[in-house]
Amino acid sequence: MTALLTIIVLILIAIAVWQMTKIFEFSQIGIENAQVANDKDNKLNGYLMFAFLGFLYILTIFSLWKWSRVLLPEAASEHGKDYDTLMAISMALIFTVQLITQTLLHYFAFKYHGKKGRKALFYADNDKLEFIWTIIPVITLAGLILYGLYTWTTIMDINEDDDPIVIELYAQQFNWKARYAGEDNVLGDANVRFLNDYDGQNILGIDSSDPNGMDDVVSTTEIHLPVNRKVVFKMRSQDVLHSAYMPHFRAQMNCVPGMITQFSFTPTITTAEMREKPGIQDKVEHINELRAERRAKGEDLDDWEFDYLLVCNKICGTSHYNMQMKIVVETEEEFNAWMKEQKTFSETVAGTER
Ligand SMILES: [Cu+2]
Repeated sequence: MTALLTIIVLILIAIAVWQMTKIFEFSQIGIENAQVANDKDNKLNGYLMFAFLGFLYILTIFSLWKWSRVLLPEAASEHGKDYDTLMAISMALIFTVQLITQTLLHYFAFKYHGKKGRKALFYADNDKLEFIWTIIPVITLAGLILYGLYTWTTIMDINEDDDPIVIELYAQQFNWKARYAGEDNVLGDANVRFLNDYDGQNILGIDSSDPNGMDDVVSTTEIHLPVNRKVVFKMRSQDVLHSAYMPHFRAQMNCVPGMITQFSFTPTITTAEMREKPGIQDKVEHINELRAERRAKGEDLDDWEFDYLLVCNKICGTSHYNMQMKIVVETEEEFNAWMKEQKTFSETVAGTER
């Protein structure tokens, strides 16, 4: 790979030197040069500009058609819809503006291509024109930013009035742990100094002198959430900067060592419902076809099933790519049944010495 890159760099340097000597030749006054562009060349380049414009749009439309299925499915959280609307409006604006400006740019490059005897018009300025092309972006961008701020403050309004479940997400190289606040719905204090006491059972450093922590429940494999109930995630990190990213719920928040950050949302679609969506079924089918092909070549691969995921979205080290945890959104009854099977902190440490 390094050898290939070295060869490519050497070739590029050679081309650059060759081009520079050509420019030097052109700059010599009085020497007739057949390589100076004539009317025919200019016209051809004008048409090529059009061809390039066509190529850009054909490529865009083709990519949208071919790869839009790798995009995220519909948002599975209440605020996700606002977030997606904001994204859709921004993208529509960008596409419209770029369509107009790129078309004009390429059209003018064609219309005013070089011609023998044609002279450029000297045009100093036009206040009215400058005013128009300043004020339109100002109004559009101000509107977009205000709308974005409104959406942001709505999403980040983490009030605890409507009785949300409180869950701690604990990040470390390279896994996630989730701590439910238990019966009292209050997380007990925690500190790295208490990590691994109680014969290594205290994996989150829960402070056993705080009674709020005794009914806390720690899960190292899955996060379960009841559908349509607000959840407040409190994030901590043990070592470096991580980022808790739950793409299907349009949620992301950095996990910073030494502080607690938070994000809140209400899941609206259960895992079982999401698996029934046609878009998801297509995706699963396609991935399993690819897996079957690889299995046929001798790779050891299981069939894939859709699940919500919590992943890390900050490059935090060598196994960052695999730092993930399954999220299960289910009915209230299913959630309660799962919760009943979990051990509280006091049950976990019972019989061990601090
Ligand atoms: Cu990480």
